[in-house]
Parts: sequence; structure tokens; C-alpha cells
Amino acid sequence: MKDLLNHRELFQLMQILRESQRIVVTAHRGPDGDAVGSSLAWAAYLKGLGKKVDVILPTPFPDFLRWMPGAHIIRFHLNHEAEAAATLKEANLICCLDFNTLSRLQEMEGAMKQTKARRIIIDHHPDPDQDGVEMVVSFPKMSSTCEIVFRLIHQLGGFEGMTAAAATCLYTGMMTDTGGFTYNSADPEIYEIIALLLTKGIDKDKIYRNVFHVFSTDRIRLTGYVLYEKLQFFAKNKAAVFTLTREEMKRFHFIRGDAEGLVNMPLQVKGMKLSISLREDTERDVVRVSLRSVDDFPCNRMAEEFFNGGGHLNASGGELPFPLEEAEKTAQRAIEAYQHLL
Ligand SMILES: [Mn+2]
Repeated sequence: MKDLLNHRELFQLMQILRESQRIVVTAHRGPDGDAVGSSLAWAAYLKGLGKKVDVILPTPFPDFLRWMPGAHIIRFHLNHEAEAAATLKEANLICCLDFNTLSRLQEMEGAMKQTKARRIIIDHHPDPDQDGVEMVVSFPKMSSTCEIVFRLIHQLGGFEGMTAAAATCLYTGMMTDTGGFTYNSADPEIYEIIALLLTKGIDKDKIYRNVFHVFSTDRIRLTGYVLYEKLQFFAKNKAAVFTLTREEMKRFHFIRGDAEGLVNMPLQVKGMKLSISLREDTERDVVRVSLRSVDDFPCNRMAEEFFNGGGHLNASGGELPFPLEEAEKTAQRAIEAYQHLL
């Protein structure tokens, strides 16, 4: 396996870790499998070095990640603001995983800015904001932050000490960020990493079921409802849009995480290149936008230009501060503007 860091970078990271005793590991708001998995595995590695480590995430993770080994150690800034702020203040080092700009912490951004701790970024989103950051470990071509964390631990000599629990977390993030290794996962070394993780005794089939086969009856009916009643096709069936209102979510007893993966389903239509989901937020008056694409269609450019967001080439998100009907029109305008790329 190729080395992730050059000698200078490796030395710099080792020095930062050596000089830090109290470390906070954090990831983006609305944490996904990659955010949770990379945070837990990196925290486990740091604990193995004898550090005092806290994992603090801005908001809770969806229920389908609750089984992840070690997830109980995670604390959330939401509802425990003072405690989280105090822990952040005491830290000498904050490791920011799976996000490229502090604004992705939203409510926690303020507390973060008040700390004097050194900060490093370990991430695979493009164009990290380097402002005030001591070291940036950024590899936008990599499948997941979990892949980067594995490579870091490996290069730092921590593979031998890696537990099955940490290996499970890393596999989970690599799997969820690549849709079960169906996209963004063509680098042969990914499978070398998986081979190494398997030697730790992880149960990859069970991990898959734990993540993907845990629908409630309401959730599978919601899928049917969206596909049958709500899905609209555009641009000669090369783009699809669906909306989800609070009312509809209530009808299907929507719980956090239930929208996960829905936006991928329209891409199963032959020739489909772009899928857009528009969903009313359950707490704030905004429409949450998710975009997925195949091949080289740039979701992230569309998300930046039309949806106040960004992300990866094939998977991006954003949000719109106006009603769903308006958001729908915005999506249609976006599709029209990008018709030449569909
Ligand atoms: Mn990620």
C-alpha cells in the first residue's frame, strides 16, 4: 500500500500528536457512517497512544448507526452545549474529521471558534478551509474519511494494535460512503484495506445488514409511496426529483435517518444521471436538498450554484430557505441549466 503522507507530513503529525494530551475528535453535523466510523476509529487509535480523548459531534447520528461498537462514548453538542464547550476549551488538539469547513458544525461552530486548541483536518471533501488549521490531511479522491484514517493509522504503525471494533467502524464508513462499494471505490488499494480489516475478524455481511437491512415497515412503505406517487422525471428521464413534506413524513411516522438512501433509488432507472430529493426539515423552516449522480455529472457544482451547498462530484447536499413549491421550481431551473451535461 502506498504511503499516505510524505516524511515531512508524517513527522509533523507525529509531533502534533506527541504534544497533545487532551484531544477532541469531531465530525460534521448530521453525522453519517463515515463521520461516526472515522471518529471512533481515530479516537481508539489516540487512546491507544495514552491520550485523553473525547468524541463530540454537533448532533446525534441516525438510529441505524447505534449498533456501531463504541458509539456510546460519543457525546453531542446539541442539548449538552455547556458541557461540550467546556470539553472543547480544555483540549490541546481538535481533530476535525469528514468535513472541510467549520460551518458544517453549525450550532457548534461558535464553541469551536472560542477554543485555543490546535486544529487538524482529516477529510476527503474538496477545498478544505485552511484558516486557523495547523495541519490538513486532505485527500478528495479517496472513498471516505475512514479510508484516510485507516491509511494514517497504518502508516503510523498502529495497525497491529487495531481492535475488531475499530476495524468494524472503518469498514462501515468505507461501505456507507461508497453505497456498499458501488461508486467512488475503484482504487484497488481499497480492497487491500478491506482484506486487512477482515483479518481483524470483522463480519462484513452483518455490517451490511446492520446498515442497509433495518427498515421499519413504515420506512419501506415510505419508499413505495415516494417512488409511486412523488417521483417526477425530467430531461428525457435523465433527471428525477421528488419532494417530501412534513405532513407526509408524519403519515409514515418518519424518524431521523428514514430519508437515508431514498435519493439513490431513482438512479436505478436506465440512463438516469441525476436524482434530487427535496425534503422539508422537521425542525427548521428550510428545505433540505440531496443530490446524487452517476458518471461525471457534477452534483457539487449544481449544489453550490442552486442549493447553497456543495459536496462530492456524485453526492452533494444543500438547503433552501423557502417553501417546497419554490424549491421544486429551483430544482427544475437547475436541471434546465445543466441539461447539456445530462
Ligand atoms: Mn465522508
